[in-house]
Amino acid sequence: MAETRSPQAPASVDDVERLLRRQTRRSLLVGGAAALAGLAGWRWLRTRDKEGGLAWPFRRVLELNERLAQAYYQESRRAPEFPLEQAAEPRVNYRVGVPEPAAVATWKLRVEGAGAPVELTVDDIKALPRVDMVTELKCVEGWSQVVHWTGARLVDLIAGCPLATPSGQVPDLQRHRADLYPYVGLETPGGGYTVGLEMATALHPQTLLCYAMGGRPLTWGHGAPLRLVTPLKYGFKSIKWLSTLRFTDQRPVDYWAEQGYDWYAGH
Ligand SMILES: Nc1nc2c(c(=O)[nH]1)N[C@H]1C(S)=C(S)[C@@H](COP(=O)(O)O)O[C@H]1N2
Ligand SMILES: [Mo]
Repeated sequence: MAETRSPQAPASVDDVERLLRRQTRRSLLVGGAAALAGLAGWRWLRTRDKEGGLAWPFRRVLELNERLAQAYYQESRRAPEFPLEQAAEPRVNYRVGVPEPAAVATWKLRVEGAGAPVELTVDDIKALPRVDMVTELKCVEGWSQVVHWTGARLVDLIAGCPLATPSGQVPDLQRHRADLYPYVGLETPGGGYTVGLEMATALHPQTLLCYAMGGRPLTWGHGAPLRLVTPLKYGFKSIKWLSTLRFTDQRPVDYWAEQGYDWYAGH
């Protein structure tokens, strides 16, 4: 499949390179549309309730960045993948916002957006197509580790989720991506740790909701029961103990961006 660019994106690849200061890595694209298949058995508790006053337009000041991000995190750009033999367990790097292990028993993933929230279990996530990925976890603090991750693509959750659209309709990712909230906010309980993603990254096939690492169930230190992993961005975006996922038109708060790191955190 050829590399494609969103028709609205005004930025050349060079602009994106310069502005986001990241190396281009192109790799062959394998079956992009397959990501959207296989949702059988996935049921959402639909609701007719809508939150009022859902403003759609992006805030102007963010518009350029958003377009660049759309161009930059498009599906055809892949983070490099590695042979399984190179994978190892990374260090446990902080546990900001992570509750004590006993809380695992009562964990649910709360999903918020256009209608009444729903709560999902790990089994709901495991019912989505299982994906294995061997990618580099890069921390802004200067270390990196190749890690074998297993989980579900976030895009597969989004594809079946009416909460992801301001209209409250099940998203049509092939023909009507405009009817999606522009951001996803991810949080540990009470917002102790927060991550914001623009929708292009949320839809990217290498953005996973992970429940296993190194072929074994995720440990508490690495974010069990469920964590996000996005190898397109620095490790701080890969939130551990993810318990709330919010579709929103407001750019979400991000713990490390609040400390002064780039909100997009591409590398
Ligand atoms: N909830 C939560 N998620 C988090 C962190 C954290 O402190 N709390 N640290 C982040 C950082 S800085 C990195 S580099 C990765 C490290 O993942 P690991 O601890 O599984 O190696 O997790 C990220 N996710
Ligand atoms: Mo990190």
